[in-house]
Amino acid sequence: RTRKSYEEKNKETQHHISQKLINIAIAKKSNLIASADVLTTSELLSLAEKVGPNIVALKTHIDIITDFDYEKTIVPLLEIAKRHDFLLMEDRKFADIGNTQELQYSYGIYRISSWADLVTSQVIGGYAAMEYFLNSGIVAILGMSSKGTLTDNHYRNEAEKIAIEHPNIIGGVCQNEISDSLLLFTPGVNLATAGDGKGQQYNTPEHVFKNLHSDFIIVGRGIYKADDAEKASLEYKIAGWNAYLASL
Ligand code: UP6
Repeated sequence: RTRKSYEEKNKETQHHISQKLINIAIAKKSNLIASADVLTTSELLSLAEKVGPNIVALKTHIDIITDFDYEKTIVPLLEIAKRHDFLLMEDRKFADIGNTQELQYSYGIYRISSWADLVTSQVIGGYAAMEYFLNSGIVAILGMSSKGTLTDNHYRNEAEKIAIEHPNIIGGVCQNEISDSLLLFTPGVNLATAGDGKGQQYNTPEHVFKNLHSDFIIVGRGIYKADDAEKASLEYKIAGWNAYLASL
């Protein structure tokens, strides 16, 4: 089966966040999302500044920032995102009942709903639990990249049905091909290594675009652990874009 181009997906989607993301991808010739799994505000902001020109989105795990402070962490991050034209994706992987997810999304110190263009959520709570992430596009976790994950074929299919039906879900995280009415985000991408010794399993950009028809690659340690994160982000950007073009 042939894959859909960004232009085709852009025409078909109704969600403004998908359109925003795809428009940035086309303008920057990039399908790279950098995962900023760093522990301090200064590392987060410095990474965002370095990789900003090469990415479509910066993915955060905001709850690992040891010195989090909304004014010092989020306010400057929003300014960098605006200046370099990328979206913010909080990889919170919500996994509770709707009411609790709604509280976790908007309250506590992180106030995710006030800054995240995209949030990730498990689909384990079912369709109704996904109703409350109103300010963001939802990326549903359909399948995981870790060795021994419980996201088997049955789970993935049921989760995918919810993702297709739900107007607020714009795409999925998966290691398999999914419906092309969704955007596919693929973590577990690394050009240099096949695993991390902690269960993570890596693929190349070529594999995920050609075989899975992925739309966006998510790269963490391949970039933020590199000696030169700026250079590494450019390498992944080029590798991702060439792999996308080759998959058309
Ligand atoms: N992530 C995965 N696999 C999944 C879902 N999410 O690796 O199935 C996330 C991790 C991490 C990033 O939480 O933030 O993607 C991958 O980082 P890495 O490139 O350093 O392995």
